[in-house]
Amino acid sequence: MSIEIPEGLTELLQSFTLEVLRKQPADLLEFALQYFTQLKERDLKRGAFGNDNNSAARSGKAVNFVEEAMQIDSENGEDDEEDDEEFVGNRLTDFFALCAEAFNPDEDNDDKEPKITHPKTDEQRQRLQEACKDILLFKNLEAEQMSQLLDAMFEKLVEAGEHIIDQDDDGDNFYVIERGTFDIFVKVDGVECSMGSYDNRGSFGELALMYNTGRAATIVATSAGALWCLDRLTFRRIIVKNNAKRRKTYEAFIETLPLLKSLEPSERMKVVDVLSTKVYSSGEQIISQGDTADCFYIVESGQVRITMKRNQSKKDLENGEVDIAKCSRGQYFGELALVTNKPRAASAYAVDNVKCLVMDIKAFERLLGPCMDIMKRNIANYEEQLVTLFGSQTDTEDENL
Ligand code: 1OR
Ligand code: 1OR
Repeated sequence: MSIEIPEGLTELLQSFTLEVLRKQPADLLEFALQYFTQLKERDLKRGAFGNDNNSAARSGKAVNFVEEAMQIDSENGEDDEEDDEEFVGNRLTDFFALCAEAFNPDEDNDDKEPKITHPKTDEQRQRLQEACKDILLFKNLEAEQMSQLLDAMFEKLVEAGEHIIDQDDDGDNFYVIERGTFDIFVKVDGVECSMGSYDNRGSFGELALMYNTGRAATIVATSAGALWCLDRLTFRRIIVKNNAKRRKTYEAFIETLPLLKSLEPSERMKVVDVLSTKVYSSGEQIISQGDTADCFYIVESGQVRITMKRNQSKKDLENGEVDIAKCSRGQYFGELALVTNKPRAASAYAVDNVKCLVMDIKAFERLLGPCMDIMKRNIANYEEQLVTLFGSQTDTEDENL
């Protein structure tokens, strides 16, 4: 049975605890009385705190958490009439959120931390599950973690032209797209450049939450749409903690990959953060030639067979397909379509039980730019092999494949 936590309770208790720790009052009860009386007075005056059902749901413009903390400190007891109501609510929740966020990913705080729940109808939950089913960041979560995450997510409808994220702002939420199109802009030398778009699928807004940095890009809705949002705290509690475990598991393996050797160690760790693990059983198809591409694969264990359809005129040995390469531990595949922006040039099948590390197209574009030289050299090899291959069947293995 799950107990629903009233909205605002977590923040209220966190803020109170924080004040106690800061002020170290001799008389705790007296302090509590004063603290909550003061809070109530302010609440009555401004009608802001606690009344905002959707405080977490706001898109939340830039809030500098550290500055906010300072402001709250200096503000104690005195009111600034010019404060915008919503801003006060925002500021408090964001500040509390930041304080509560100082967790050690190695520590298992799951039982101690209150869980955020946004109630949903069955229909909403179904839509949410559908929107999240291909989100790689969620792929390695245990069932219980996934369920907590779905509980915490809330819906946000957006209009064309709405800025969901502005570059350099602090991160409030992670977003999963249910429907709608969104443009990505990144400032290059102060000029905003278009860097691509999302089309009715995918997710964004994970970077600022993962690395405690400002937003790396601006995301603008180009149609009306619907997003599912996950608050910063829950994201960090579940995803960042999970990533910390994965780093331990994959650090050594990632260091050995020739493809990633041009990345800095910190960049390699970011690669680990976005990789998810997929398992395939013997004979299972991983990629289908001609499909639209959305991921890139690195083989962790087992063997993958790459095949291509032959000319229709020729009689083929097996399902009209011919083996063109094999990939085993440490080798990659599925880069060609991402680099060339074309459909999959070949199919891939698990030979035995196969485990792959999978990266989505946006992370590939964002993180593997420095590895492009190696990939392009390899792609040039494919082109050379093309003629040979369709003359006689080869079983070529390339150093990077
Ligand atoms: P965030 O929390 O930084 C903006 O907020 C989000 O835009 C970011 O997380 C990503 O989820 C998303 N570089 C950085 N962030 C990007 C990029 C990107 N594309 C999408 N986001 N690109 C590299 C630009 C040099 C574009 C790659 C396609
Ligand atoms: P993709 O995204 O097109 C299929 O999805 C993947 O198979 C492809 O990326 C490559 O990673 C991988 N030609 C084309 N794709 C190949 C080849 C290949 N080998 C592996 N893949 N050739 C074999 C060269 C040794 C040339 C054959 C004509």
